[in-house]
Formats: sequence, structure tokens, C-alpha cells
Amino acid sequence: MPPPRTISELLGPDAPSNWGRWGDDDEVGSLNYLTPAEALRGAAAIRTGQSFTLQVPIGSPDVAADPVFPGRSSAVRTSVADEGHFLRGEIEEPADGHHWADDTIEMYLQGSTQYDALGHLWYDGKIWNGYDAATTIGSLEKASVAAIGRRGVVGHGVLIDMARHRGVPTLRPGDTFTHHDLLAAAAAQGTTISDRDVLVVRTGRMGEFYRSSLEDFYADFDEPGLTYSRELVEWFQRMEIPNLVTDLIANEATYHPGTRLELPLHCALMRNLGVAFTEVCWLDDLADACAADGRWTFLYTAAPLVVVGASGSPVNPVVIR
Ligand code: UVW
Repeated sequence: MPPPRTISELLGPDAPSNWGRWGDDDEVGSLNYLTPAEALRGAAAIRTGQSFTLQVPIGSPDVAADPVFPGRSSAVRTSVADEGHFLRGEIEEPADGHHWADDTIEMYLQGSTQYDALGHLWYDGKIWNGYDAATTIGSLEKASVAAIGRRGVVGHGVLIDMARHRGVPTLRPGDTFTHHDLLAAAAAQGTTISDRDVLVVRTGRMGEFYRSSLEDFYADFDEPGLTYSRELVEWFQRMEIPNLVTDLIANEATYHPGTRLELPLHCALMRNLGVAFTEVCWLDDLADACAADGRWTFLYTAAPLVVVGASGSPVNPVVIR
């Protein structure tokens, strides 16, 4: 048999699917698993009340660029009102003497810590739930990130630290792992991945981004990460994983090792199962805290912005443990 040349061939005509599971008009997919009971299970994991935010900075003057997928560019924030505008007479002095600051920002909505919309990526002319890919033209009519933003994400999270498990500060380009590796890492951490957990996976890559030069980080861009197999997709489906959260630029190994096809898990998990993807997260501080007291579970919350029709949104998830 010749090797698959397309995502469609790799995943096959009978790929595991959740289309229709939550009705013909669903736009949030596996986030439906996050019932109020899951919020309570997450809340029950809180012991000390310590909280962590998972967003990387947008437009920090301390770094040369934001961590983005090749082809995207960093956010550009512009101050359109500040004291300078008043000093230069560019804004009319109000009679009551008050001054203000205002900004605009131009950015890829997938250019920072982000939620992907379920309609962000597709193959064979169909997006999540079988909606026609033509519904994405100009604006996502279906399965845009606004649906996730309106709903919000609250659940029981578990952190699996693959970098710590492998005894390295970061996984390297081309390193891959499977759900078997996640389970082995969980066992080594003394924790369990339970049904309906928000699965948070640290590879160390975000730390590496801030330690490296841009040239080094993007040379032969080949992110490490989870890699496609049908068995792995079936595991996600069986475990009813609602949300995959990582410190990678695109949540999975860039290339499927056997075929070199790009980002097959976006299609197998996001398009077919409706798993929400949260990318470019800062997980190092959370991981250090979990390692310090051996507790790897927590309440996970996130609210991407309700950007109508958008394929993604910046987000600052909050974890409480
Ligand atoms: C791509 O679409 C390439 O990646 P992401 O999911 O990070 O936006």
C-alpha cells in the first residue's frame, strides 16, 4: 500500500467522529462533556487556593517577537491616546482637565495563548459537525470561537509534565509522544488521567522559546508533541477529553513522523471529535508548583473572547489548585 498522501487518506473514511452527538447545530463539541458536575469535580480538587494564569505576554518589549506559528506575526499595539498626545496638542484638552490612555491592537487571533475555534481547520470540504467549509467564507458562520467564548470552559484539569518525565528542560524538535507516554508520565507523577479531564500537557517548549534566539527556535521548525495514531484518537474519544491544553505553538507534533503530513491531530481531534485546542500556554510555574507538592489536578477555567465569526481568540486561562 502506498503511504497516505493527504490527511483524508491518513485518517481514513471511518475515522472516529463525534459529529451529530450533540445535535445538528452544535458548535462547541467535546466541551459539552464539561457539565456542572465537572465544574464541581474541578472545584473539589482545590486545596490551597493557589492560582496560576497560563497566558504568555502579548507584545512584551523584553522579547523580539511573540511565539507564533510560522507565517504569522507578532501583535502590534499602538497607543492612540496618552500624555504625549496631550503635550503635543494632538487631543483637545477637555475642560474638566482629565486625561486618558487608549490603545488599539492588531494581531493574529491565534498569535498568543489561544483557543482555536472548532471551525479553524478542516479537510474534505467539511468542518466540525459536518458543516460545509463554505460556511467559513469571510467569517465562520458555524463553530466560530464565539461559541466557546459564550459558553466558557470550567472543568477538572490534570497536568502531565512530559519534559519532567523525560528528565529534560524541554522536548526537542521532532520528539514525539503518544497517549501511552502520557499514561506512563501520569503514573510516574502518581496521578491519573480521568474521564472528562481537561488534559494539560507540558513539553517545556514555551520556556525554550523565551530562552532561545528566534533564529534557533524557528530553525527547521518541527515542534515536538503528541503524534497521530488511530489508537490515540480512539483513546481521546473513549476518555471524553473535552480540551487539550499545551505549551506548544500548535498543540501537536508539527509533522506526522511516518508521512510528514502536517498537523493531523487538528483534523482528527478538533474537526472530527470536537476537542477544544488551547495553545501557547505558559505552564512552567504551574508545573513547578505541582511538582513541589505532588498534586497535579486542579480547577481549570478559561473564557476566550466572544469574537463573532472568528477562527480563534486570545485567552488567559486561570487554574486554581
Ligand atoms: C495552525 O493553524 C497552523 O495552528 P494553530 O492551531 O496554532 O492556529
